[in-house]
Formats: sequence, structure tokens, C-alpha cells
Amino acid sequence: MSINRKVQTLDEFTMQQLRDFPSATGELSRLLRDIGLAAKRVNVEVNKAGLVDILGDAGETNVQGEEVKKLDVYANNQFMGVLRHGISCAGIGSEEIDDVVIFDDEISNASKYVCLFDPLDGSANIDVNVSIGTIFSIYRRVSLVGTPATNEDFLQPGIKQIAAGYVIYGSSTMLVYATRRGVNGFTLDPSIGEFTLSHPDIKCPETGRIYSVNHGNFFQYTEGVRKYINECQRKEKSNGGPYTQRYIGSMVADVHRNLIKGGIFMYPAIADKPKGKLRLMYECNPCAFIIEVAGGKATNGSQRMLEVQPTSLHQRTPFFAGSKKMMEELESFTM
Ligand code: AHM
Ligand code: MG
Repeated sequence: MSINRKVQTLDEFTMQQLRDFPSATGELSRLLRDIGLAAKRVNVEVNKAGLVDILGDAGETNVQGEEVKKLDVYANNQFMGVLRHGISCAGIGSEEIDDVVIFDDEISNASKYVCLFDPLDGSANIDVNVSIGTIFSIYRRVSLVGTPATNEDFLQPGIKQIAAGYVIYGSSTMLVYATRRGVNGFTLDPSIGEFTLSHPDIKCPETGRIYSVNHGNFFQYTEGVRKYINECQRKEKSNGGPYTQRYIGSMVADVHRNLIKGGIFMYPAIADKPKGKLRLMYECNPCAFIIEVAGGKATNGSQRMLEVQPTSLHQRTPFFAGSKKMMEELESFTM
């Protein structure tokens, strides 16, 4: 059997990147490999979710006061377990866990990174066979390597991310991650069980025709946001309009589509969620980082998302992200 040398796996890709930086230790590559491994395990369970008795509520509420589905718990445990047993992560913060988990053993204390993740985003879509995802974010510790990680290591503004990415469990399973050098997408090839480079050097189109927002909340949005949505609907054909509304309810899927095709994603503040619904550390910052590296823009409505100084692990924020020109168009109505 001939080997297709054009196919580059996630491991091969990260190793190759390492070669360009002979002084690099390989810790980030190992961390990404660990995340890829956990993603593959979660993917297996997500794919058979309709078959086995893993659906339904686990009978717990998470720290946000929301119902926890069994797959959320499974995904959380997989990511936490793989990172704990790996050698490249000093601790984690998870949307499913109240406080950070500091691994505090000799090997973990010697690693320079901490990781934050939303193990399974789009929980409302789990039991209806709609795409869901995992989102992750990697920071370099500010505490001394060799000692246990601290809370401060996690509460860093998004601009400090070393890498961020997501896994989308959809019609195919993809892992997309960004470092400052670029955004690359890998599709899971089930025949060899490896993520393979399928979308090298992703760039977010400068403009697009898709706007993604929960229309049901329309009358709760600020006047500026409502005016912008009206503008999306009224745009003249000669001006690329009218735009198309697409909203899956799994941020990873919405952001991924808009990243590839061009578009804007919005989750503004609403009456009963005055700070928005999405979490700064687990959802918005990683997506903002990816979108920015790909050439797009991301804000909380008044400030660049990545510059927001976090004050608590689970804090929520309004979120707007996407193609640069569409974001500027939005800002002309809201800022
Ligand atoms: P989750 O973390 O409970 O899954 O919630 C986050 C999800 C996002 O993926 C999605 O964009 C949003 O919630 C949808 O919320 P809504 O149904 O209010 O539009
Ligand atoms: Mg989530």
C-alpha cells in the first residue's frame, strides 16, 4: 500500500512547526497532542450518543446553575484526565468546574502552561444530533515554573493566549487551532484515527453575507444592535444584500462557518442576561483569538475582547466576532 505523503497529521504538523524554532521545548506540541487525544475519545462517545444510554441529564447542575448532560461530564473528565496525566499542563479551568484544578505534582508543576476549556459547548444540541464542540485556551503561567500553578495564571486577558482552538463534532470532526503564527484546521480521518491537515492557514474573509444571532431575543437588544440587524435584512442586492441569517445555537459551529465563509456572530446582552450569556474565559476569548489571528475582529460591544481584564473565572460577556468589514459595519451602529 502506498503512503499518501501529502497527508500531514496534527502531530507531524506541530513537530514540523517545532523544527522552525530549535529552541522550543516541544511542550506546546505535547499539549496539543494531548488535547487531540481527548478530542478523539470524546468524538467516539458523541458519535454513538444516540445509541447508548449516555444521553439525558446527569442529575446535576453545573456552576452556572444549568443542567449537566452526561456527555458534558464525560467530555470534562476526558480533557481533565488527559491533561492531568500528560506532562505539559500545570492545571486547568473548566466551564463545568467551580474552581481551577491545580494538578500539583512534580511533573505538572514543572510545566509552563495552564489550559482553560469548555468541554462540550452547545449542550442544548447534544441530544438532537446537531453539531457541538469543545473550546480550549492555553496560557503561559505567570507563577514560577516548578511551583504549583495559581489563580493568577488563569485570570489573564485573552491577548496573552499562547494558543486557542476548538473541536467541532459535526458532519466530520475537525480540530482548529491558532497560535500567533496562524490558524490551521485538521479533519479527523476515521480510517487512521488521526487529525489530518485539511485547512492550512485559514483566513477569515474580509467580509461576508452571514449574520448569526438569536433572533428570538431581538426586542431585548440595544437599539444599535437592532438597527444593525435591520440593516442586514435591508441591504441592497448591489451591496451584497440581503444578508443570510444562520444560527445553530452551538457557538463553535456558528463561529466555524463564519470563519470559513465570512460572516458575523453576535450574542449581545439581553434583559435577563445583562452581561450576556457566553463565558469570557471558556468561549469568547479563545474564539476571539482565532478570529483575530485569521484577520477578523472580536469585541464585547465596546472594547476589543482580547483586552478585557478578567475578574472571575466564569464571568460572562456580550460577544461580537467575525469578518473585519462586517464588524466595522456593526460598530458604525453601536459604538
Ligand atoms: P452552553 O455552554 O450551555 O452550551 O451555552 C453556550 C451556547 C453557545 O454555544 C451558543 O452560541 C449559545 O449558547 C446559544 O444560546 P441561545 O440558545 O440562548 O441562543
Ligand atoms: Mg459553553
